[in-house]
Amino acid sequence: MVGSCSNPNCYAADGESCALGEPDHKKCCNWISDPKNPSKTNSGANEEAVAYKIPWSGSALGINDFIKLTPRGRSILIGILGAENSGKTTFLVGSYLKLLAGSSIDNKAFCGSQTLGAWESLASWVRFDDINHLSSFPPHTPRSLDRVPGILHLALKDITNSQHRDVLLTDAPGEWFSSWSLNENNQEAEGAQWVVKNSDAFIIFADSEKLSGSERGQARNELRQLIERLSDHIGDKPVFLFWAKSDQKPNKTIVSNIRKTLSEKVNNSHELSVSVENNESLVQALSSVIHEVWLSPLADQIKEPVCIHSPFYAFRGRV
Ligand SMILES: Nc1nc2c(ncn2[C@@H]2O[C@H](COP(=O)(O)OP(=O)(O)OP(=O)(O)O)[C@@H](O)[C@H]2O)c(=O)[nH]1
Ligand SMILES: [Mg+2]
Repeated sequence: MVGSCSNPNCYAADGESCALGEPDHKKCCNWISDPKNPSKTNSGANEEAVAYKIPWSGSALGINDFIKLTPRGRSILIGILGAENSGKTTFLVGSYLKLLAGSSIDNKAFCGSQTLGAWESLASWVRFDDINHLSSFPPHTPRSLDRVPGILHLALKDITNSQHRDVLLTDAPGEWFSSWSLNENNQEAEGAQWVVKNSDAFIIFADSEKLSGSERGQARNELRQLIERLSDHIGDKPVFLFWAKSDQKPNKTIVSNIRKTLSEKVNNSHELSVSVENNESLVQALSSVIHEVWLSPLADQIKEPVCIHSPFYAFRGRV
């Protein structure tokens, strides 16, 4: 697209709608039609047909998207932590596919997502391909020096009382958390710091495959270190330890070592097992998390008190 916007929070040049709400972004006062001559803003009327756009792209959300999403109601950010390859992205995709197949999460119905493009691009790896007859796991989440992880969004509505929540799930590379648990001030750990500071609840992935393999001692120590590091920052926020890849069974000593660290360090902890071999376990685990963090509304509805019992004061603004 020729031209750009001088507002750093506007993505009209990438095909989204104008941040100031102009139906034709070229008529916005911040639009620069000739980037070589930035003083020439708003080239004036463009008589071409205006294509109406939406203010999101479908890709994973970044921090600027929060500004548009969070004011509409209560949102819940769930931080997903765990070492590389521990099954974080697979859990997210598996839960999404179960939702598409009609599952509800803790009696909450799926009622939209602003990151359908991101969900679908992950899900495309897992879906059975008619041509090559193949399906695979999603790829490793690429490491980067970003300060905020990619965020996947689900809008959920309580079936019983119609309360709505925006649920935001982080999908970050495992290296961020390994680096953060070693030294929380590492440059690579900035994204992990953001997740830990802003999340309302946490899921820690324990890789049962690694914990039952030849590197089980190292995997156990790394996981305990991550739990200990997290416990320094979260107060009473809930922490869910997911025994991922639970089709593999680590030995009892390793499991009890990790449980001991969890119960000693975290005030509000829960444990669940998940595996792709039992895909119902994925959505059940997400349901347990949502059940715990379905925060009450920020404010109760205002009820006008009756102070004087006179018919002249009885009018309440409606008939
Ligand atoms: N046996 C078994 N293997 C699994 C399961 N879930 C995931 N895996 C394997 O674990 C690998 C890593 O899964 P991911 O979901 O990419 O792990 P991740 O935590 O997102 O990894 P990073 O993005 O590198 O941090 C997959 O490629 C699968 O080989 C499971 O339930 N059972
Ligand atoms: Mg991943």
